[in-house]
Amino acid sequence: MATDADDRLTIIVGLGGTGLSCAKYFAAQGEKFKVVDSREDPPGLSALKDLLPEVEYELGGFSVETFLRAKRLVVSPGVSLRAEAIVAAQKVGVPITGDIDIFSKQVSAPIIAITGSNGKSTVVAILAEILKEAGINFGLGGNLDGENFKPALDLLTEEKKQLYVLELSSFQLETTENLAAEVATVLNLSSDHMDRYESLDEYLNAKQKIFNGCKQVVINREDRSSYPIAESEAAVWDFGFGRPGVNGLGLLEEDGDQYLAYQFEKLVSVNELKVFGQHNISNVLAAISLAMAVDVDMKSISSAITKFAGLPHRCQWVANVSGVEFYNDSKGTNVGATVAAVEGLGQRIAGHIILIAGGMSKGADFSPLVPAINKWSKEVILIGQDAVEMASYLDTDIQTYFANDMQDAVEVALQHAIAGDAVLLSPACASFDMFENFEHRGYAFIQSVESLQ
Ligand code: UMA
Ligand code: ADP
Repeated sequence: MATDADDRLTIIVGLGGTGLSCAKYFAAQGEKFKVVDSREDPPGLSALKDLLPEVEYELGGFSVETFLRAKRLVVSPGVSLRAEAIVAAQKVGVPITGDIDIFSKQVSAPIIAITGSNGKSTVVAILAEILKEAGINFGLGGNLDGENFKPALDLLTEEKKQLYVLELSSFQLETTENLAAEVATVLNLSSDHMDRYESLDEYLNAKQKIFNGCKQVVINREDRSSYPIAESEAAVWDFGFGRPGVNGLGLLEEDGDQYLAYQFEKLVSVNELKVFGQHNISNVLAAISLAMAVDVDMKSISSAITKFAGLPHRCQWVANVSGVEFYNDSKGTNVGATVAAVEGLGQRIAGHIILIAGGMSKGADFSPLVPAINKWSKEVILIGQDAVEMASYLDTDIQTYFANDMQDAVEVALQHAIAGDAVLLSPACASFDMFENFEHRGYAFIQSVESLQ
């Protein structure tokens, strides 16, 4: 067994997108490393074999012996730090880190860091529109999905940027000790990933690590969890629905109209936004605060926020069938997201919402959904593995139906809808029991709706 620290290898734990980006990075740096994954055939394996055929790997489980001998562990976000081999290595003092920590030590350009239970991708997308409008050359990476998927270390293979925007999950923050962002925010906190955390506090503490070493913070006045818990010298910006104060973004009323505002200055009317719902006003205000913290001009900000039309699978309008509107909110993967979608849509339509929900609950407590459903919905159609568990939370005067698949759910929804109603897919659950991911689920919904026409 090698005992000399110099003979020890960095171990990359997990061979998904993150693990592969770490392998490419360490190879370029000339660092000695090995890749391990608990899966027999992890998604990054064929790319690793093609790009770095000489690299050693161990698959199909984590060997405690390998971990104990490591120089350090670079752990992917999909792997719990509670894994036995990681706990054992930590006990004997093997350092544990992640790709975001490594990235932040490498770049000198300012980082804008965004986390929160919901709204991360939307805020990142609005901010990206603003930065483009302002002509800033920026890089975008972290916890992004679909065509934007970009592990942070892959950003280092591109030309240097003036600024980096990172969307960060609590999993990524668990292994990030000192991000030292120029500006950091926890947009909001509601229960999620309770299959990985023992309590909401543990989940919040992971999110709060985003503030370590940052120069400025953006806080949400409506959510105490967004305030840094640790003492901090950082400059503070805040956003929320009331009148804004110093360094504040908020809403001002004039002649019956609501305006987004910075301090006492009106920016644009809420009616000029293309996105709907209180949650999206909050998202726009957060993006404005982040842009102002890095000195973007107000003209670029105002122009970009009025153009932003929302992201696919987030309260996305799909079709009108016989006077019934269909909306796809497949990215509503936790309770807070679905409450926001139901409230946002409920206030907008003349009729009721027929909600399609269900999937994998991730250990969630669904009770916060009940008041929103009682207020705006009359029927709920449930799909997936935890449909029965979810039904047990609903009040008995809400009609509940179980559907076999998405097509069935959409057909049952249309049978019960009348003109003026809206059918909303917002599952409050993960999709992996029935679909590859939330996008696949969203497309299944869109296809089923299209088949009705
Ligand atoms: N896994 C194993 N064994 C391993 C390693 C992983 O079974 O040894 C499983 C995990 O349990 C997980 C899956 O493989 O279910 C993927 O994990 P990963 O760490 O290999 O994932 P990556 O491909 O590296 O992608 C990760 C983020 N995924 C997760 O955190 C699960 C991506 O966020 C992110 O874009 C990417 O790093 C680059 O930064 C996606 C995501 O779903 C969008 N995030 C979650 C969310 O938004 O809710 C947190
Ligand atoms: P994330 O990247 O954090 O998952 P998204 O912007 O992709 O966030 O939005 C996911 C879902 O969360 C949306 O479908 C919507 O229903 C809901 N949502 C978006 N913004 C907010 C917010 N600020 N507060 C609560 N829910 C939100």
